[in-house]
Amino acid sequence: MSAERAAATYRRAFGEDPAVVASAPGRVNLIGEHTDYNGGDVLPMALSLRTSVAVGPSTDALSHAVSEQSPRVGAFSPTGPSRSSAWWDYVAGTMLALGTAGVAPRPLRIAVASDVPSGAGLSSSAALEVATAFALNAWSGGGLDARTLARVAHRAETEFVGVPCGIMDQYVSSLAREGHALLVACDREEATLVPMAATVLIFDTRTPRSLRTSAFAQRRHECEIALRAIQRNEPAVRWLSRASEEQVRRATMDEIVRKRALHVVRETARVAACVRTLRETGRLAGDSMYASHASLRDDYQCSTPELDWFVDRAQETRGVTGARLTGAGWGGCAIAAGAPGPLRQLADSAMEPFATQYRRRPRFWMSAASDGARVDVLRENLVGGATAMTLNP
Ligand code: NG1
Repeated sequence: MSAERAAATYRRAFGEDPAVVASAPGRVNLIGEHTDYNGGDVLPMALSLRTSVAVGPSTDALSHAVSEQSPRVGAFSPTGPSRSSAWWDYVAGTMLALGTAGVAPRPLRIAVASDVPSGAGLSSSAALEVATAFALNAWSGGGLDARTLARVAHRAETEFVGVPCGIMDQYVSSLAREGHALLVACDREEATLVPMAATVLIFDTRTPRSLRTSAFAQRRHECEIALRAIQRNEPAVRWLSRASEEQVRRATMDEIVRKRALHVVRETARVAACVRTLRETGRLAGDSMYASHASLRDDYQCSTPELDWFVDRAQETRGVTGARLTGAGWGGCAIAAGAPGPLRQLADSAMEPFATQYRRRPRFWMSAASDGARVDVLRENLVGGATAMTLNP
């Protein structure tokens, strides 16, 4: 478990036990791709892969951060850290954002251990931010709820780290529950748990997402153009995701831009269909997943040959019910749904042919929908002094 490893890393680095250990999961988005920044709906689930953060008091005026994964050790001012582009920016940014929510920044020691791979699109950064927020909140008396802590973590990402992303990742990492997906309406920042019994296979193509930043920015721009074109006819439409197909068709816009807009509008409808099926059957709607992938490939044009290869293979595997790329695309991961046996068989049988064709060894994980962030160990309280309290030991 990453919680024990974070505590062990803390002891090794600082020679004593941490005061608190908290953990938060990575996530995959089940459906609802490129809808979040268009004010639409997304349906992520938390993974069984978690990041743990162990925290205790510093003995000098600086905060010190170590990680099981990285030889790089951070030292930064708790009240005025500067961005370093190192992994501890997520920790420093969260500490700073917590200050605006009433948790006074003070010098800390922090040790991190994680099972969430970074750079694979599984939201390792949100897991680190949210685990940090939960640990520091618990240590200072636990006054903030999970939603507030998600918003704090999101501020760290957007304002300190500087990634202008939506609320999805931090919300699901904070608010998820075992056996549930989380429906997030991004325009209202509203989250609803939806029961889900399915297991998901995550297949990491390990292709670098090199085009991601520039192409992603271009898509966002195209979506803004589409929204403005629709608003010329329908000023009341505030978000592209909330427009109808008819409104997209009626508006005057470039045909490429129209394709992007149609993806966004139809993808939002697919999220609703998927949620209905989940509520009725507990299963993921495979046809919606395949349709989502086709739309991302053909209309949003953010797939890659590797991701298409995996989805085609999933479609040919008996017992696998749906598959699609997940995350922004242009490389990264795909997911597949179905019974655990066929999913494992798909993963095992895809490894060698994929490696031969693309000269890269893919990775895979199986995960059911897991719990959001939690405090694993709390030994003392920053405000009240030592309380010798233990949670989830
Ligand atoms: P990934 O590729 O999982 O980081 C990105 C965005 C999401 C969302 C998806 C596309 C960031 C940090 N995340 O996800 O908010 O827009 O693309 O649906 O930019």
